[in-house]
Amino acid sequence: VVRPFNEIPGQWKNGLVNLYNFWKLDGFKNLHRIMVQNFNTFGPIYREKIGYYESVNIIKPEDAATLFKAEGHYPKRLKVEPWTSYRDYRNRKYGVLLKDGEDWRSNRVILNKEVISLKMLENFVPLLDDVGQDFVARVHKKIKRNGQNKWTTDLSQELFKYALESVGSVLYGERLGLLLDYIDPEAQHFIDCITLMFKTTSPMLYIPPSVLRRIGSKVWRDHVDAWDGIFNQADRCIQNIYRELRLETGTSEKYPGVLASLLMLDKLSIEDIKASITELMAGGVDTTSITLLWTLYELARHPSLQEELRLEVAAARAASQGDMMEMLKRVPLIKGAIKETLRLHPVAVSLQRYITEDIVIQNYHIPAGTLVQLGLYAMGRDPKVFFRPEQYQPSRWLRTETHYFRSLGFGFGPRQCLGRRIAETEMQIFLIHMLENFRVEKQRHIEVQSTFELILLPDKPIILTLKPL
Ligand code: HEM
Ligand code: 2DC
Repeated sequence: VVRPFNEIPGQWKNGLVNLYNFWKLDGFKNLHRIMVQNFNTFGPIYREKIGYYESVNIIKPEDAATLFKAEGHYPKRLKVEPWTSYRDYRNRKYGVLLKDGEDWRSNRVILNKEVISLKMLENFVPLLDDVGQDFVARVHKKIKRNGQNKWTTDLSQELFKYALESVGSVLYGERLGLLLDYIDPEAQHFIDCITLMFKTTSPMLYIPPSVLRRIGSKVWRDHVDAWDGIFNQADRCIQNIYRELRLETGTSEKYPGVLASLLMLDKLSIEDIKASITELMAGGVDTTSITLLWTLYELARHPSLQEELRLEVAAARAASQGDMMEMLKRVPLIKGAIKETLRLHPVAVSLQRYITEDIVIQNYHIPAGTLVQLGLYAMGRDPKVFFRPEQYQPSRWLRTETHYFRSLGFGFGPRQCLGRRIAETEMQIFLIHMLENFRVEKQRHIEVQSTFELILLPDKPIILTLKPL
């Protein structure tokens, strides 16, 4: 028989006590490890309450399937209050990331066609390929200049630029110029603001921003400054395109970018377009760059795998005569490597939905309206889900039988990551160009772990050496 909701194991009786214990464990930075620990203690389902934030946590792919079947027509994630509070405070519209209900759906349907449909890939690929080529040219130049025939560095700043240049080229149909020698200080400021925005979000997840605002706390002020910087820079980019579009006469053949396409389509209000373009621009920086950094780190630790990938890329290049669209169809192991990186180093520690109907998971009844979280980080490292989870093995993704609700790095269903196609393509192209040009190595063995700053980040700098082939 099905057991009642109240019998789900876990600590959910006293939210404030739990918040205090969470804080003592430095939970703000360790959320992912605490979740692993909880699954070890309580089993594959546990209930939790931290502060005012209550959830049921699950880890099994079959249970994820049950969860997503109950997400309803307007799937709803945990509301990230610092983000909505900022917009309310500054009187700005929510974009697709923060909208809910019918407003979300109608915007998302239109954005899907312009951002995540497979049809758009042929427009995006040439733009992203240019950025990839410029990135390797930039690295070659750095290596020539330093005269050592190699470059040892923390690549994260370079990767932020690559990621912003990539998403910018797709959104605006033109280059921002971040891979040039002298970059616009405003663009650098934008990058710094995104990092600060994420960093200041996590401490506010458990304490209502309205309280922090009233007491004038520093974390809230920093958060507002960060979003102000993000919106100001996005507004400048959007204004540029808007102006250019009004001056333009006649129809040009060239793909004009996501923003111009949306403006010409004229199905969303300008304010809605601006809100979602800003979210896409901000969501497109730290996510892909950190995933690429983790991938390079894994390739440096696995030299023979790196060679295997290089051979795949060379064969794909030969077979497609350099046509990048064709090449992307011939690199399954590169795609497996990206999945494998997201398994061990997911950007999102969990996926969540407020379920819209009663469900039964692990023989417990869970009522409609409950926030159910899939522990994505914990699932990726669970030996009951993945054979030898500690091993980085891109080839495991070539066997189709391992896929069922296991590859969830971008979320699932109609509410999944809107930037997914851009992110995947941008990362595949990056790895192709890097493998064709450089060998990646690392010095001594330093174990790098994840730290939670809303997204999961490396807890220390990753220092890599790039050597021209
Ligand atoms: C949502 C992951 C890159 C924009 C999400 C979600 C995840 C995710 C897990 C929540 C999905 C769900 O609840 O089912 C990632 C990962 C990335 C990445 C792993 C790269 C490695 C990007 C990029 C952009 C972007 C490049 C922008 C171009 C968004 C937006 C949403 C979202 C706008 C909200 C969609 C909605 O609510 O309808 N992402 N993301 N992401 N992501 Fe990404
Ligand atoms: C963080 O407990 C942990 O893709 C919380 O590109 C639950 C939670 C809710 C929403 C998640 C968030 C976590 C991690 C970061 C995500 C976010 C939804 C979208 C966002 C996964 C798991 C992200 C990084 C977007 C951000 C776009 C934004 C900068 C405009």
